[in-house]
Amino acid sequence: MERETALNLVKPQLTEHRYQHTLGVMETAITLAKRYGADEKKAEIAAIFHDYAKFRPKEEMKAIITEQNFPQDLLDFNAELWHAPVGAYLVEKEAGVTDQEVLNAIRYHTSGRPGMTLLEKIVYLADYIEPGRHFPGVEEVRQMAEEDLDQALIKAVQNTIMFLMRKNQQVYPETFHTYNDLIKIGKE
Ligand code: DGI
Ligand code: FE
Ligand code: FE
Repeated sequence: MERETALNLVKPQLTEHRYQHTLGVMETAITLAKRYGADEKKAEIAAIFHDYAKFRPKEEMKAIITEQNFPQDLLDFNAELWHAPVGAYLVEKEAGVTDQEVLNAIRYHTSGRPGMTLLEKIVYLADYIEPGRHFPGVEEVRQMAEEDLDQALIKAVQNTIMFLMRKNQQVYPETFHTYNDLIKIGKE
């Protein structure tokens, strides 16, 4: 799919702020794909569509999670998690994207998962470090992302878990599983 076609499908789904974030994720994902030898075109399309479902009504997302038999424990955790798997589903259904690698990069962009592919790592990290992000620690992860994708990803997941814990929020188990899987790299 052409970049313009994809952007035109995504734009009406998002606020202006979220659209600008999406453009940042797109540019960052392409840069990371070049740096780490991933498919640039897949990185571009996954990044463009990663937050496609961000503004869907909660009831619609809940119905899709139930009907499509997505992991039902999602419903016990923060609704912010839902737009990732629901996005993968809707991007296939409504935008006609069929590439499973791209759809998985969308599906796992919020929680990650054990055994993440290169493309999944790139979209997760690009979402975290795109130029529009301004939170404590983001600059450190940006620097790390230039040198070592896995170390940057570990830092991003750690920061996310610590951020949630500091706010007394629940942490979705898959986020911990992602962390545990990444942290064992090089320790076996
Ligand atoms: O959609 P974005 O804002 O661009 O970023 P995102 O999809 O990475 O994260 C969306 C939100 O989900 C963010 O506010 C943090 C939250 N989140 C990420 N991991 C977890 C989580 N919330 C809970 N409860 N548990 C998690 O493991
Ligand atoms: Fe998101
Ligand atoms: Fe995002």
